[in-house]
Amino acid sequence: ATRVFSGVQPTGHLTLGNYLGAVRRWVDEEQYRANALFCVVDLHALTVEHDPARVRRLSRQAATLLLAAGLDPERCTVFVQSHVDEHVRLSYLMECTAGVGEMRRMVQFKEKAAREEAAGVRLSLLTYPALMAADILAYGTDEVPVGEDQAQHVELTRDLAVRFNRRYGRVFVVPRASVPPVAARVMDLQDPRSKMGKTAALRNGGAGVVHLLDEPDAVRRKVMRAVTDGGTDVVYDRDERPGVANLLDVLAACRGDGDPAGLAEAYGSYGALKRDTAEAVVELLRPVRERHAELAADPGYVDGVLRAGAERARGMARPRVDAAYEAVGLLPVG
Ligand code: AQP
Repeated sequence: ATRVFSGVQPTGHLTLGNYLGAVRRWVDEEQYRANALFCVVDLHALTVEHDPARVRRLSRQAATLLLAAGLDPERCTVFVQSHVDEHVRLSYLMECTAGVGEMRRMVQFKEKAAREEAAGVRLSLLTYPALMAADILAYGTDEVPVGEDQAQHVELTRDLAVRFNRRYGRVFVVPRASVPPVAARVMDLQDPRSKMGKTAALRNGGAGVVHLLDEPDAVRRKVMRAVTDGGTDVVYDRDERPGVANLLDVLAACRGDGDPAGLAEAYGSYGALKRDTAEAVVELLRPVRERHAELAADPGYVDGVLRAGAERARGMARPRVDAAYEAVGLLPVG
C-alpha cells in the first residue's frame, strides 16, 4: 500500500490554512487509501523561541484536533514526534547527508530567521529540514500531503534520499509531495500577500487568521472584515486581486467544487462573496469544534491513542533507521 506521512507543528492554534491545505485531505482521503501516519511534530516547535508550557498544551490540542477533524486511529497512526526516538536518530544522518548551503537556501529558514533575529536564530531552525527529511524517510513514505509552503522541504527530502541511496545503497524510498488543487496556500485575511500562519496570528492581533476553534461569530467577523482589493467586481486573479482570490479559493475549497474562477462569475459584489464564504467556513468548522469539545473532556482517551500510535510508529521506523545506521558504516550492536 502507498505509505503516507505528514505532520503539523504545535507552534500555535491550528488555522484554516492548516485545515484546507493539509488536515482535511488526511481525513477525507489519505487515511482511507493509504497506510498513513500523522504526527504532531513537537520537536520542530522548538526551532523558534517557545514557552514550554504552551508547547505542551498546544501539542495535546493539536492531537485532539486531528482526531476531532476525523482521523480514525483504527485506520491510521496518530502520534507525537518526540515519543519516537527514531526521528532524531535519523535526523543526524540527514545532517551528515545535507550541505549547509542547501539548508540556507530554504525559504522558511530565510523568513523565520529574519523574524527571530532579536531573540537569536537557533541552529535547529537551520537544520529543520534534516529533521523533516528524517520524519518522512524513516517510514518509507511514498507521499507527503502538505500545503504549498512545505513543498520545498519535501523536494529537499527527495534530494537527500537520492543522495543517501547513491552513496550507501538503497535504504530510502524517494517520496513526493502532494499539494491540494485549491487552497494550497490560504492567505492572511488582513494581508493577502502573506500566508495565513499560526505564528502570524501573534504578530498582527490575529484578525486575519481563522482558527479551527474560533466561535462562529469570530469567524464571521474575520471573514467580513477581510481586506479586499481595489475595484468592486469579483474576478479571480491571484496576483492583481489577492484578497478576493483568497476568498474565492476558500469558498471553492469549502464547497469542494475546486473552481474559484468559475465561482467568481456568480458574484456581483464583494459583500455577497464574503457572506457566503463566512457561512461556508462556519459550517466546515462546526463539527470539528464540537467534536474537539467532547474529546478534550476525555484526555485519557487522547493519551491512549497517542501511546498506541507511538508504539506502532516506532515499530515501523526502527528497521529502516537501523539499516541506515549500518549503511553509513556505524558498528551495529553486537
Ligand atoms: N496558509 C496555509 N495554506 C495552506 N496550507 C498551509 N499549511 C500551513 N499553512 C498553510 C500546511 O499545514 C500543514 C502544517 O503546517 P505547519 O504546522 O508546518 O506550518 P504553519 O501552520 O505554517 O506553522 P508555523 O510554521 O509554525 O507558522 P508560521 O508560518 O505562521 O510561522 C503543512 O502541510 C502546511 O503546508
